Amino acid sequence: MSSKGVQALSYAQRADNYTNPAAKELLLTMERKKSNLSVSVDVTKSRDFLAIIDAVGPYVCLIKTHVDILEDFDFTLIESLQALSKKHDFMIFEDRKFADIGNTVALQYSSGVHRIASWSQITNAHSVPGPSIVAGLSSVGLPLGRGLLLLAEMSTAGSLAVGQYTEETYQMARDHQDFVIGFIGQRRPTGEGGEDFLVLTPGVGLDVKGDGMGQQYRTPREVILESGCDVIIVGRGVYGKDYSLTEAIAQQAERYRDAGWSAYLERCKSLIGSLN
Ligand code: S5P
Repeated sequence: MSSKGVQALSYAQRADNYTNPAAKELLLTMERKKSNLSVSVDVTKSRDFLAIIDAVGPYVCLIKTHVDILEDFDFTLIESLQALSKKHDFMIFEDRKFADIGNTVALQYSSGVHRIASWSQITNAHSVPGPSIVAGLSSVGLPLGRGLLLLAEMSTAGSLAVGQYTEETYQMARDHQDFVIGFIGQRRPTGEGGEDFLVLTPGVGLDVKGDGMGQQYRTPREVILESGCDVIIVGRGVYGKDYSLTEAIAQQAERYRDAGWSAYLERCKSLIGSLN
C-alpha cells in the first residue's frame, strides 16, 4: 500500500493493518472519540498533572507523560492516571526517549521507581544505538502487548535526526513491525514497502511559531493534511502557564481536537477523490 493509500483509509480501517495490540487500540480509540489529539502533560506537580488530564480527557485519544519531571511522584499517581484513562477512554504514552544499550534500556523500561512497562501502553526510543535498542525494549514490552515509537525526526531547530539517519530509522522499524508501531516525526515516510506506520507529531501550535528554546510549531492542518501524520501532540498550546484555569484548558483541548479532526476528514476526502 502506498503512503497516499494509507492516508486515504480511516483510522478504524487501518487498525486491521496491525498485529500489535497497542497500535490497534490507539487507532480504534481515535475513531471512537473522533480525536487525533494527544496532550503532553509536562508539569512538575501531581496535583496539576491530574487536574489537566481530567480537563483534557474528553478530547484526547492519548495522554503523553514525562513522569520523571514530577517532583512528588509515587506509584499511587499511576493508579490515578489509570482511573482517568478509564473514565475518559484514552491511552497512555510515557515519552521516555530511551537511548542506551539493549540491556540498560530493558532495565530502565521494566524497573526503577517508575516501572514504565507496567502501565505505559506506548513508549519511544532514539534509534541512535541501532537495532539492539529495539531488541532490549521488546524483550520487556512485547509480552505485555506494548508498542514502541522510534524518533525518526525531531521538531527542534538544527535537529541531527535528518536524511540518512531518518531513513535508517524507518528501516529499523520495518525490521521489527511486531513491536515498532511507528514514529515520532514531522512527516509520513514515503517509499514504504507497503507497511502502515503511525506517525505522531510534536511541535504543534495554533498561536505561536516557537518557544525561544528551539521548539518549532506547525499547525494541525500542516501536520495532518500536508505532511500526512496521524496524531498531533500538543503541550503548552493547550494548558499555557496557569494550570488552575481548567475550563480554559478544556476549551483549548477542544479547539485542537476540532482542528486535528477536521484536517483528517479533509485528508480522507481529498485522497479518496484523487485515488478513484
Ligand atoms: O521532536 C520532538 C519530540 C518530542 S516527543 N519534539 C518534542 O517537542 N517532543 C515532546 O513533545 C517534548 O518532549 C514535549 O513533551 C512535547 C512538546 O511540548 P510543547 O509544549 O512544545 O507542545
